[in-house]
Amino acid sequence: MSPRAPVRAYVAFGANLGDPRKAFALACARLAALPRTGIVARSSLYRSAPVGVEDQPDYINAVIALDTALAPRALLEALLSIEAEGGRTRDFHRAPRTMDLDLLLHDDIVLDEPGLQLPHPRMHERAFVLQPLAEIAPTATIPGHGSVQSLLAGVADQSIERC
Ligand code: PH2
Ligand code: MG
Ligand code: MG
Repeated sequence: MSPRAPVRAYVAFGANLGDPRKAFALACARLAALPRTGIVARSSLYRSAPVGVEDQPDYINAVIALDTALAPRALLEALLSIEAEGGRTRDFHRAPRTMDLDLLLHDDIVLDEPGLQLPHPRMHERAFVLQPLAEIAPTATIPGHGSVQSLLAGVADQSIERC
């Protein structure tokens, strides 16, 4: 098989337990060290109110842009193992977490497989993803949903601020 050409991928970082800044630094170091992968940009950190859950601390969120020749499934598996190193446990659905790394976009691939959907199925309705994404990729579009800029207008009611 011929080697894959590198493509742009975007990863969302979220944490609301432990030391989110330290977790973000660890995530960036591990992503930069992945084979055939480099970090192109990282957004500022944002503080956001929890979405879809109640009685949890605020989250710290960010988005990281990568150029990677890893296939989506290989990148996903790397994200899960970085989360584990970051102390991630899965106590219940949407439990508070020390590190959540979600694959948002991988080039313009659209797929729906067990455990891996691209684009990330909820990214277009979450300010905590769209705002940091817009900071580092203002002209990005989400396959099936349109431009990040137009989607931002629809999430203006969600509470988020740059740290
Ligand atoms: N992640 C969730 C559920 N809700 N809310 C915010 N603000 N930030 C997150 O990262 C987040 C969330 C599940 O992954
Ligand atoms: Mg998530
Ligand atoms: Mg996740």
